Amino acid sequence: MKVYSKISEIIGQKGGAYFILIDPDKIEKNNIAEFLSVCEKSGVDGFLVGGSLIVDGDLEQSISVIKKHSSLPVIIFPGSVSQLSPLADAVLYLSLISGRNAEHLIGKQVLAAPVIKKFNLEAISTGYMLIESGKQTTAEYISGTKPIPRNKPEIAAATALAGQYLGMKLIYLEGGSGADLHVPFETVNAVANEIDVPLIVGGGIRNPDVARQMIENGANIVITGNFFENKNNWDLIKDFASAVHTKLPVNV
Ligand code: 1GP
Repeated sequence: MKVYSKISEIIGQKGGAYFILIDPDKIEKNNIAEFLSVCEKSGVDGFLVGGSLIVDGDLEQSISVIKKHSSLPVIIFPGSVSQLSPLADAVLYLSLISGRNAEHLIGKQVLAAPVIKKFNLEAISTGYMLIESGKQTTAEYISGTKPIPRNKPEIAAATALAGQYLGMKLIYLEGGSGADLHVPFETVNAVANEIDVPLIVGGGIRNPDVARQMIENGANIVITGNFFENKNNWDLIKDFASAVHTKLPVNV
């Protein structure tokens, strides 16, 4: 089954999908196997791998380790054209539709397309939208774009709908990794009410209650990253998964 169909199935069956973002720079070789095992047992639905800026990490190596220790889908969340690998199950084919930087709207995609074809990767067309989240994030700085203001849910909704009309199969509302403030529930709600394609929300989500409220406001997929780079937080992975899986009994 293709990854996009699998995600749609998970959303239909569980009420929402919960993915963890693994940053190749932060992967700790000594405890990654244990982390992946905790994720599997806790009900995580899959992994995103990538980052706006990879300094020391090796994307391909990271995917290979994840595939070795886990059977969950691995989707590349590319911060640049160099972040592609045939080892992944799919790639979020991102276009930064909140910005007006042509390189991130279509330029990088032109460079990536032949590589994706050669690797036979499933490309999932995704309208990627940065939402203002407090301090400037790495994604904003690197992309050279302004995020959508927090108090303008109507701009976010119109942008997401434009993405859907352009044929995008997912919309991703991004606060930015490590964001001070998560995407406002009001924005999630306004976007969810406007579109029919699945809605991803991530950035600055640090507790299960927020994750659940994202789903209650219409998000279909919740992403967390930073929070589980601290091993002390791993006990909460199952709580996040339960919070997102609104159709399943608690802690299953
Ligand atoms: C980044 O949304 C993800 O794209 C994850 O953000 O690291 O803040 O959880 P955090």
